[in-house]
Amino acid sequence: MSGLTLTQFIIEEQRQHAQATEDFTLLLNDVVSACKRIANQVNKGALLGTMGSLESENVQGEVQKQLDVITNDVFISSLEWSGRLAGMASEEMEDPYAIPSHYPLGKHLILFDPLDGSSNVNINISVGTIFSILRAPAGATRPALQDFLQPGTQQVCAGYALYGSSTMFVLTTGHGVNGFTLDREIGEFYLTHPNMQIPADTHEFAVNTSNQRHWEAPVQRYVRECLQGKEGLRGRDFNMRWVASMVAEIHRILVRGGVFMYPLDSKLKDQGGKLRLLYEANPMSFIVEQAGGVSSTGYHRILGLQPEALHQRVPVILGSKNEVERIVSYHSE
Ligand code: AHM
Ligand code: MG
Repeated sequence: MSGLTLTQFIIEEQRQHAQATEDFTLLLNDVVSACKRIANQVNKGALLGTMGSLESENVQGEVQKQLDVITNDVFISSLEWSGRLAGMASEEMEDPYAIPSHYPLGKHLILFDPLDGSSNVNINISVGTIFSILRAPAGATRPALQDFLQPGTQQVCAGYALYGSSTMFVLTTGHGVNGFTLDREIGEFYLTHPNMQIPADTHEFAVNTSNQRHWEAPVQRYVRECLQGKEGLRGRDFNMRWVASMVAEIHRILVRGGVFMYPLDSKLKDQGGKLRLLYEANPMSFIVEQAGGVSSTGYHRILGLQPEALHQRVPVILGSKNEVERIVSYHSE
Protein backbone atom coordinates (compact mmCIF):
# COMPACT_ATOMS: atom_id res chain seq x y z
CA MET A 1 0.00 0.00 0.00
CA SER A 2 1.36 3.42 -0.93
CA GLY A 3 -0.04 5.13 2.15
CA LEU A 4 -1.49 7.93 0.02
CA THR A 5 -5.00 8.84 1.14
CA LEU A 6 -7.72 9.86 -1.30
CA THR A 7 -7.75 13.36 0.22
CA GLN A 8 -3.98 13.72 -0.31
CA PHE A 9 -4.33 12.36 -3.84
CA ILE A 10 -7.03 14.88 -4.76
CA ILE A 11 -4.99 17.79 -3.39
CA GLU A 12 -1.83 16.59 -5.19
CA GLU A 13 -3.82 16.34 -8.45
CA GLN A 14 -5.10 19.86 -7.95
CA ARG A 15 -1.51 21.11 -7.57
CA GLN A 16 -0.44 19.39 -10.80
CA HIS A 17 -3.27 20.61 -13.00
CA ALA A 18 -3.66 24.33 -13.33
CA GLN A 19 -7.33 24.14 -14.33
CA ALA A 20 -8.33 22.29 -11.13
CA THR A 21 -9.72 24.61 -8.49
CA GLU A 22 -9.93 24.44 -4.74
CA ASP A 23 -13.70 24.52 -5.12
CA PHE A 24 -13.62 21.35 -7.17
CA THR A 25 -11.28 19.64 -4.68
CA LEU A 26 -13.65 20.42 -1.82
CA LEU A 27 -16.64 19.22 -3.85
CA LEU A 28 -14.91 15.90 -4.48
CA ASN A 29 -14.20 15.58 -0.77
CA ASP A 30 -17.92 16.00 -0.07
CA VAL A 31 -18.72 13.27 -2.62
CA VAL A 32 -16.27 10.97 -0.84
CA SER A 33 -17.97 11.73 2.50
CA ALA A 34 -21.38 10.94 1.00
CA CYS A 35 -20.07 7.60 -0.27
CA LYS A 36 -18.63 6.74 3.15
CA ARG A 37 -22.03 7.42 4.72
CA ILE A 38 -23.72 5.24 2.08
CA ALA A 39 -21.14 2.47 2.64
CA ASN A 40 -22.03 2.53 6.30
CA GLN A 41 -25.78 2.22 5.54
CA VAL A 42 -25.28 -0.59 3.03
CA ASN A 43 -22.82 -2.47 5.23
CA LYS A 44 -25.17 -2.54 8.23
CA GLY A 45 -27.59 -4.43 5.99
CA ALA A 46 -30.70 -5.87 7.59
CA LEU A 47 -29.69 -4.52 11.03
CA LEU A 48 -31.14 -1.12 10.06
CA GLY A 49 -34.41 -2.57 8.76
CA THR A 50 -34.00 -0.67 5.48
CA MET A 51 -33.71 -3.53 2.99
CA GLY A 52 -37.31 -3.53 1.73
CA SER A 53 -39.11 -2.05 -1.27
CA LEU A 54 -41.38 1.00 -1.11
CA GLU A 55 -44.81 1.46 -2.61
CA SER A 56 -43.37 4.27 -4.75
CA GLU A 57 -41.87 4.12 -8.22
CA ASN A 58 -39.11 6.42 -9.49
CA VAL A 59 -39.39 8.45 -12.68
CA GLN A 60 -38.29 5.39 -14.69
CA GLY A 61 -41.32 3.44 -13.43
CA GLU A 62 -39.11 1.18 -11.30
CA VAL A 63 -40.12 0.16 -7.78
CA GLN A 64 -37.91 2.06 -5.36
CA LYS A 65 -36.05 0.32 -2.55
CA GLN A 66 -36.00 2.04 0.83
CA LEU A 67 -32.26 2.42 0.38
CA ASP A 68 -32.67 4.14 -3.02
CA VAL A 69 -34.48 6.95 -1.24
CA ILE A 70 -32.24 7.00 1.84
CA THR A 71 -29.02 7.12 -0.19
CA ASN A 72 -30.43 9.84 -2.45
CA ASP A 73 -31.11 11.91 0.69
CA VAL A 74 -27.57 11.21 1.96
CA PHE A 75 -26.12 12.55 -1.29
CA ILE A 76 -28.25 15.67 -1.19
CA SER A 77 -27.59 16.47 2.46
CA SER A 78 -23.84 15.89 2.02
CA LEU A 79 -23.57 18.24 -0.96
CA GLU A 80 -26.30 20.89 -1.04
CA TRP A 81 -24.94 23.11 1.76
CA SER A 82 -21.36 23.45 0.55
CA GLY A 83 -21.61 26.28 -1.96
CA ARG A 84 -19.65 24.22 -4.52
CA LEU A 85 -22.63 23.18 -6.66
CA ALA A 86 -25.03 25.06 -8.90
CA GLY A 87 -27.30 22.02 -9.23
CA MET A 88 -27.82 18.30 -8.72
CA ALA A 89 -29.72 15.61 -10.61
CA SER A 90 -30.31 11.99 -9.72
CA GLU A 91 -31.81 8.77 -11.04
CA GLU A 92 -34.27 8.98 -8.14
CA MET A 93 -35.65 12.48 -8.93
CA GLU A 94 -37.69 13.44 -11.97
CA ASP A 95 -36.30 16.98 -12.24
CA PRO A 96 -32.99 18.52 -11.21
CA TYR A 97 -32.86 19.24 -7.48
CA ALA A 98 -33.04 22.94 -6.70
CA ILE A 99 -30.48 23.82 -4.05
CA PRO A 100 -32.34 25.67 -1.24
CA SER A 101 -31.98 29.44 -1.61
CA HIS A 102 -30.36 29.87 1.83
CA TYR A 103 -27.25 28.05 0.54
CA PRO A 104 -24.73 29.69 -1.80
CA LEU A 105 -24.34 28.30 -5.33
CA GLY A 106 -21.09 27.04 -6.85
CA LYS A 107 -19.84 26.45 -10.38
CA HIS A 108 -20.37 22.71 -10.88
CA LEU A 109 -23.24 20.32 -11.57
CA ILE A 110 -23.38 16.76 -10.32
CA LEU A 111 -25.46 13.89 -11.70
CA PHE A 112 -25.63 10.65 -9.74
CA ASP A 113 -27.16 7.26 -9.24
CA PRO A 114 -26.98 6.94 -5.46
CA LEU A 115 -27.43 3.15 -5.31
CA ASP A 116 -26.95 1.41 -8.61
CA GLY A 117 -27.91 -2.27 -8.72
CA SER A 118 -30.22 -1.81 -5.75
CA SER A 119 -32.21 -4.92 -6.70
CA ASN A 120 -29.14 -6.75 -5.32
CA VAL A 121 -29.10 -5.06 -1.95
CA ASN A 122 -31.30 -7.46 0.04
CA ILE A 123 -29.40 -10.50 -1.24
CA ASN A 124 -26.05 -9.08 -0.08
CA ILE A 125 -24.48 -8.70 -3.53
CA SER A 126 -22.32 -5.70 -4.44
CA VAL A 127 -23.99 -2.38 -5.22
CA GLY A 128 -22.48 1.03 -5.96
CA THR A 129 -22.82 4.79 -6.37
CA ILE A 130 -22.03 6.43 -9.73
CA PHE A 131 -21.44 10.17 -10.27
CA SER A 132 -20.55 12.61 -13.03
CA ILE A 133 -19.40 16.21 -12.50
CA LEU A 134 -19.86 18.94 -15.13
CA ARG A 135 -19.19 22.66 -15.21
CA ALA A 136 -22.35 24.76 -14.90
CA PRO A 137 -22.41 26.66 -18.22
CA ALA A 138 -23.69 29.84 -16.62
CA GLY A 139 -21.44 29.57 -13.55
CA ALA A 140 -22.91 30.06 -10.14
CA THR A 141 -26.48 30.81 -11.16
CA ARG A 142 -29.49 28.55 -10.86
CA PRO A 143 -29.16 26.04 -13.72
CA ALA A 144 -31.85 25.13 -16.23
CA LEU A 145 -32.51 21.53 -17.29
CA GLN A 146 -30.66 22.26 -20.53
CA ASP A 147 -27.46 22.96 -18.58
CA PHE A 148 -27.31 19.31 -17.48
CA LEU A 149 -27.64 18.02 -21.06
CA GLN A 150 -23.93 18.12 -21.92
CA PRO A 151 -22.10 15.42 -23.90
CA GLY A 152 -19.94 13.07 -21.84
CA THR A 153 -16.79 14.63 -23.30
CA GLN A 154 -17.56 17.69 -21.13
CA GLN A 155 -17.28 15.77 -17.83
CA VAL A 156 -14.61 17.17 -15.52
CA CYS A 157 -14.73 14.17 -13.23
CA ALA A 158 -16.48 10.82 -12.99
CA GLY A 159 -16.32 8.05 -10.46
CA TYR A 160 -17.99 5.32 -8.55
CA ALA A 161 -18.01 3.81 -5.10
CA LEU A 162 -18.31 0.04 -4.96
CA TYR A 163 -19.83 -1.46 -1.83
CA GLY A 164 -18.47 -4.98 -2.19
CA SER A 165 -16.38 -7.31 -0.07
CA SER A 166 -14.39 -4.13 0.51
CA THR A 167 -15.53 -0.57 -0.20
CA MET A 168 -13.69 1.11 -3.05
CA PHE A 169 -13.72 4.55 -4.66
CA VAL A 170 -12.55 4.82 -8.26
CA LEU A 171 -12.24 8.12 -10.09
CA THR A 172 -10.95 9.98 -13.09
CA THR A 173 -10.48 13.68 -13.70
CA GLY A 174 -9.23 13.00 -17.22
CA HIS A 175 -5.69 12.03 -16.14
CA GLY A 176 -6.05 8.25 -15.86
CA VAL A 177 -8.03 6.16 -13.40
CA ASN A 178 -7.12 5.51 -9.78
CA GLY A 179 -8.74 3.22 -7.23
CA PHE A 180 -8.83 3.56 -3.44
CA THR A 181 -9.86 1.09 -0.74
CA LEU A 182 -11.62 2.15 2.46
CA ASP A 183 -9.94 1.28 5.73
CA ARG A 184 -13.05 1.11 7.89
CA GLU A 185 -11.29 1.42 11.27
CA ILE A 186 -9.43 4.56 10.17
CA GLY A 187 -12.25 5.93 8.01
CA GLU A 188 -9.94 6.81 5.09
CA PHE A 189 -9.66 5.64 1.51
CA TYR A 190 -6.08 4.65 0.53
CA LEU A 191 -4.66 4.43 -2.98
CA THR A 192 -4.50 0.68 -3.71
CA HIS A 193 -5.04 0.59 -7.50
CA PRO A 194 -2.93 3.35 -9.14
CA ASN A 195 -3.27 4.00 -12.87
CA MET A 196 -5.82 1.28 -13.65
CA GLN A 197 -5.57 -0.09 -17.22
CA ILE A 198 -8.04 -2.34 -18.99
CA PRO A 199 -6.22 -5.10 -20.91
CA ALA A 200 -6.95 -4.74 -24.64
CA ASP A 201 -7.77 -8.43 -25.00
CA THR A 202 -10.12 -10.54 -22.94
CA HIS A 203 -11.84 -13.92 -22.80
CA GLU A 204 -14.73 -12.73 -20.64
CA PHE A 205 -18.04 -11.07 -21.44
CA ALA A 206 -21.00 -9.89 -19.36
CA VAL A 207 -24.54 -9.67 -20.70
CA ASN A 208 -27.97 -10.67 -19.42
CA THR A 209 -28.57 -13.65 -21.68
CA SER A 210 -32.22 -13.94 -20.63
CA ASN A 211 -32.78 -11.13 -23.18
CA GLN A 212 -30.94 -13.00 -25.95
CA ARG A 213 -33.98 -13.56 -28.16
CA HIS A 214 -34.62 -9.78 -28.25
CA TRP A 215 -31.07 -8.65 -29.19
CA GLU A 216 -30.09 -7.15 -32.51
CA ALA A 217 -28.13 -9.28 -35.02
CA PRO A 218 -24.59 -7.92 -34.28
CA VAL A 219 -24.79 -8.77 -30.56
CA GLN A 220 -26.37 -12.16 -31.38
CA ARG A 221 -23.44 -12.85 -33.67
CA TYR A 222 -20.77 -11.78 -31.17
CA VAL A 223 -22.15 -13.84 -28.28
CA ARG A 224 -22.80 -16.85 -30.54
CA GLU A 225 -19.15 -16.78 -31.66
CA CYS A 226 -17.95 -16.52 -28.04
CA LEU A 227 -20.12 -19.46 -27.00
CA GLN A 228 -18.76 -21.61 -29.84
CA GLY A 229 -15.44 -21.41 -28.00
CA LYS A 230 -12.37 -23.34 -29.17
CA GLU A 231 -14.37 -25.18 -31.79
CA GLY A 232 -15.66 -21.97 -33.41
CA LEU A 233 -14.33 -19.01 -35.37
CA ARG A 234 -12.71 -17.40 -32.29
CA GLY A 235 -10.65 -20.52 -31.60
CA ARG A 236 -10.72 -20.09 -27.83
CA ASP A 237 -13.10 -20.55 -24.91
CA PHE A 238 -14.80 -17.55 -23.33
CA ASN A 239 -16.03 -17.06 -19.78
CA MET A 240 -19.29 -15.33 -18.84
CA ARG A 241 -20.30 -13.22 -15.79
CA TRP A 242 -23.44 -11.27 -14.91
CA VAL A 243 -23.69 -9.59 -11.49
CA ALA A 244 -26.62 -7.29 -12.39
CA SER A 245 -24.72 -4.43 -10.70
CA MET A 246 -23.06 -2.27 -13.32
CA VAL A 247 -20.53 -0.90 -10.83
CA ALA A 248 -19.33 -4.41 -9.96
CA GLU A 249 -19.08 -5.36 -13.65
CA ILE A 250 -17.09 -2.23 -14.57
CA HIS A 251 -14.80 -2.76 -11.61
CA ARG A 252 -14.09 -6.32 -12.68
CA ILE A 253 -13.31 -5.07 -16.20
CA LEU A 254 -10.95 -2.40 -14.85
CA VAL A 255 -9.09 -5.01 -12.81
CA ARG A 256 -8.88 -7.94 -15.25
CA GLY A 257 -10.47 -6.90 -18.55
CA GLY A 258 -13.73 -7.99 -20.14
CA VAL A 259 -16.69 -6.74 -22.12
CA PHE A 260 -19.95 -5.44 -20.60
CA MET A 261 -23.07 -5.12 -22.71
CA TYR A 262 -26.54 -3.83 -22.06
CA PRO A 263 -27.42 -3.65 -25.75
CA LEU A 264 -30.51 -2.39 -27.45
CA ASP A 265 -33.15 -5.06 -27.89
CA SER A 266 -36.66 -5.22 -29.32
CA LYS A 267 -38.19 -4.91 -25.82
CA LEU A 268 -36.17 -1.78 -25.01
CA LYS A 269 -36.38 -0.16 -28.45
CA ASP A 270 -39.03 2.43 -27.51
CA GLN A 271 -37.11 3.63 -24.45
CA GLY A 272 -33.74 3.62 -26.24
CA GLY A 273 -31.96 1.10 -23.98
CA LYS A 274 -31.80 0.11 -20.31
CA LEU A 275 -29.02 2.19 -18.79
CA ARG A 276 -29.21 5.94 -18.34
CA LEU A 277 -26.84 8.15 -20.32
CA LEU A 278 -26.11 10.97 -17.93
CA TYR A 279 -25.44 9.22 -14.63
CA GLU A 280 -24.60 5.64 -15.67
CA ALA A 281 -23.27 5.36 -19.25
CA ASN A 282 -21.35 8.67 -19.42
CA PRO A 283 -19.41 8.43 -16.16
CA MET A 284 -18.59 4.76 -16.77
CA SER A 285 -17.55 5.50 -20.36
CA PHE A 286 -15.24 8.31 -19.19
CA ILE A 287 -13.59 5.93 -16.70
CA VAL A 288 -13.32 3.11 -19.26
CA GLU A 289 -11.77 5.34 -21.93
CA GLN A 290 -9.33 6.81 -19.41
CA ALA A 291 -8.25 3.25 -18.58
CA GLY A 292 -7.57 2.46 -22.25
CA GLY A 293 -10.91 0.78 -22.99
CA VAL A 294 -13.64 1.62 -25.53
CA SER A 295 -17.30 2.51 -24.96
CA SER A 296 -19.96 2.58 -27.65
CA THR A 297 -23.65 2.14 -28.30
CA GLY A 298 -22.59 -0.23 -31.07
CA TYR A 299 -22.98 2.61 -33.57
CA HIS A 300 -21.60 5.70 -31.79
CA ARG A 301 -19.07 6.65 -29.12
CA ILE A 302 -21.15 7.14 -25.97
CA LEU A 303 -19.16 10.19 -24.79
CA GLY A 304 -19.95 11.97 -28.07
CA LEU A 305 -23.75 11.70 -27.75
CA GLN A 306 -25.70 14.93 -27.33
CA PRO A 307 -28.18 14.23 -24.48
CA GLU A 308 -31.81 15.14 -25.14
CA ALA A 309 -33.39 14.33 -21.78
CA LEU A 310 -32.27 14.00 -18.17
CA HIS A 311 -33.20 10.34 -17.86
CA GLN A 312 -32.36 9.34 -21.45
CA ARG A 313 -31.38 5.69 -21.90
CA VAL A 314 -28.77 4.29 -24.28
CA PRO A 315 -27.39 0.92 -25.36
CA VAL A 316 -24.01 0.29 -23.71
CA ILE A 317 -21.14 -1.87 -24.99
CA LEU A 318 -17.83 -1.21 -23.23
CA GLY A 319 -14.58 -2.68 -21.99
CA SER A 320 -11.48 -4.26 -23.52
CA LYS A 321 -10.51 -2.38 -26.66
CA ASN A 322 -10.06 -5.18 -29.18
CA GLU A 323 -13.29 -6.96 -28.27
CA VAL A 324 -15.44 -3.80 -28.22
CA GLU A 325 -13.97 -2.73 -31.56
CA ARG A 326 -14.91 -6.16 -32.96
CA ILE A 327 -18.52 -5.75 -31.73
CA VAL A 328 -18.67 -2.22 -33.18
CA SER A 329 -17.40 -3.55 -36.53
CA TYR A 330 -20.23 -6.13 -36.52
CA HIS A 331 -22.68 -3.21 -36.17
CA SER A 332 -21.32 -1.49 -39.26
CA GLU A 333 -21.33 -4.57 -41.49
P1 AHM B 1 -30.76 0.41 -11.47
O1 AHM B 1 -30.10 1.75 -11.67
O2 AHM B 1 -32.23 0.50 -11.35
O3 AHM B 1 -30.12 -0.38 -10.36
O4 AHM B 1 -30.54 -0.41 -12.85
C1 AHM B 1 -29.27 -0.53 -13.42
C2 AHM B 1 -28.77 -1.94 -13.24
C3 AHM B 1 -27.32 -2.08 -13.60
O5 AHM B 1 -26.52 -1.93 -12.47
C4 AHM B 1 -27.25 -3.47 -14.14
O6 AHM B 1 -26.23 -3.60 -15.11
C5 AHM B 1 -28.60 -3.70 -14.74
O7 AHM B 1 -29.47 -2.76 -14.16
C6 AHM B 1 -29.10 -5.08 -14.46
O8 AHM B 1 -30.21 -5.32 -15.24
P2 AHM B 1 -30.99 -6.73 -15.24
O9 AHM B 1 -31.90 -6.66 -14.07
O10 AHM B 1 -31.68 -6.75 -16.56
O11 AHM B 1 -29.99 -7.84 -15.11
MG1 MG C 1 -28.69 2.73 -11.80
